[in-house]
Parts: sequence; C-alpha cells; structure tokens
Amino acid sequence: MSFLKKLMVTAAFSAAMFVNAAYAENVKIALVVKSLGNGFFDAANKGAEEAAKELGGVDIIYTGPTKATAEAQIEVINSLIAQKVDAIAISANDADALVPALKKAMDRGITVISWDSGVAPEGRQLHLNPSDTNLIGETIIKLAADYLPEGGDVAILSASSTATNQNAWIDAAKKVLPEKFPKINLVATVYGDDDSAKSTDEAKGLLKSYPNLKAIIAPTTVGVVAAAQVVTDQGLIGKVNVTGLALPSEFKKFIDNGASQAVALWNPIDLGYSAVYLAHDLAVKKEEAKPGATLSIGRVGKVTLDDTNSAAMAPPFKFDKSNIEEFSKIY
Ligand code: RAM
Repeated sequence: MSFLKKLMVTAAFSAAMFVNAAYAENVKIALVVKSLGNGFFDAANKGAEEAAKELGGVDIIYTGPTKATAEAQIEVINSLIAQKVDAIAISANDADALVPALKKAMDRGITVISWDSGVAPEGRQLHLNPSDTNLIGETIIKLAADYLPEGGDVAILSASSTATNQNAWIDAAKKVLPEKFPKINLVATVYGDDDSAKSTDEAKGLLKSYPNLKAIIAPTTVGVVAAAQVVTDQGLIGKVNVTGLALPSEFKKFIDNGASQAVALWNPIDLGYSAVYLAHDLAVKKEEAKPGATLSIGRVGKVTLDDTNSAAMAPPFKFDKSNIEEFSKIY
C-alpha cells in the first residue's frame, strides 16, 4: 500500500472510531438494586426501561446481588467498573460501606447516583428519595394508629439493619410518636433483610414475644407480605393489623382477606424512570448536580436538589379496599 493510501485508510478508520465513540455507542446505565427477586425493584426497572426508550441510545443493565448486603453490592459495583459502564444508579444496602467502591467508580469517570436507599454524599453525585423522609415516617405510624383508636402495642418489621431508607423512616417515625401518637406503644423493631424466609421468622417471633401486639408495621414491600401471610396463617386476622409500605400487586390479597386495613407506597415505575433520567443527563453532561439545581425528570416533572444534593419526589399514596384493585394492575 502506498504511503498516501495508508494514510487515507488510517484517517478514515480513526474518523469512524471517533464517530463511534461520540455517537454510535449507547450510554450504559446500571440500575443496581438492593437484591434481585424483589417485585418493587422489578417495577422500578420497568420505569428504567421506559426512560431508556424515551431518551434513546441508552442500555439498562438491571443488576444486584441475591442477598441484600453491602458486601455483595460492592462486588457488583466492582464488576460494573470493570465493564466500564457510563453510570451507576444504586439503591444502597448501606450508606457508608459502599462509598470507597463508588468513589473508585467516580474517579474512573462513571456517573454515580443513589435512589430509593441513599449513599452518603461523598459516594454519589445526587440522591433521589421517593418521597419526603419525615412524611414517610409519619405515614407508616399513622397507617397503624388510624385503625387503633384505643392505642396499643405495635412493632416494626424492617428490611436490613443497615438499609439507609428504612432506618431514616424509622427514625422519623420515632420522632413523631410521643407527641402525635401518644397511645401507640412501639415495643420492638426487628429486621427481615428483605428476605421472605427471614421476614417470616421475624414476624412469627414478634407475635410470640408480644401477645398483645395490635399491629405490625413493615416499611418494606418484602416484609409486609411476609407479615400479612403469617397473620393469615396463624388465624390472627382482626386481631393484628399488618401495615406499612406494600406493592399493590403483591399485597391486594391481604387487603381482601382483612389481614391489613391499609398500606401506602409511591409509584416505583416513576422512581426507576426518574433515576435513569437523572443518571443519563449527568452522564452525558446535560445537567450538573449541585445544591439548588432544578433537574428534569422527563414526564414525571422536575426535582430540586437540597444542600446535600438530595431531592424528593411525590407524597406516598394510601391503598385500601377502595382502590387497591385498580393500583394492583399497574404495579
Ligand atoms: C423494599 C425495599 C425498598 C423499599 C420498599 C418500600 O422493596 O426495601 O428499598 O423502598 O421495600
């Protein structure tokens, strides 16, 4: 090949490479969840895929460990760094333990955000809460109190003991208890690790240890189903009300059979959609995460970052006999 021809071929090849890098490669966004096999996260992934389609040129990698632990999520993060993804949007099993791995990701130019369950500010660019933390805390207690006019003993069945979101909601709930719900007596908080079997055992343990229990509050879609099943199986419907945060499609049968009077949640599809929308716009440098910034979340609207670069979406909805059928068809 003549020198000139060689030069031309090389030039054409490099131009093609450039075009490829700049336009043809899809933006790879990893939606990392606390654990796989959780219907709440599967619904969020539906929203993630919807955002990817709308934005165009986006590939979603839906991933997470089998068990909801920080150690297992660190392995997932390291493998995503090796795969050179463009963005990681994570629901964290621990606010602090993931920070070094996520910092490494950011050092390599990967956009990192948390959503649903947050990472400490130094480990991410922004955090998206589904709803205001204090409002969720108050909501989960009110859901029990509304059906206990005389008051009584209640217990909390949470997810893992290090889950950022549940711990923040439980703290918020405890703060409003004495003043707003003086007749509600919180006797225990136990952890089912967002694992059905462990949550079932913990629910059984509560009923055994506290025979006067009037309500189990499970601010986790996995725990709430396990608790309602235990109450059903033990013939305690009407004696122990199960409430908390539930996915209508999984929980409808327990509103129908009376194991629960009402539960609440936000739209997990919108949450996954919004997380991907934000991760994308930061990754392609369309937006920058800084305090006070108002960022678009497509069809869902806009969010404004506070001084920790966190934002919250809409208030939770309440589901009871009047509307759970309708919502169970959506998520
Ligand atoms: C479980 C998870 C998730 C939480 C919901 C309410 O699916 O713990 O993080 O937001 O419940």
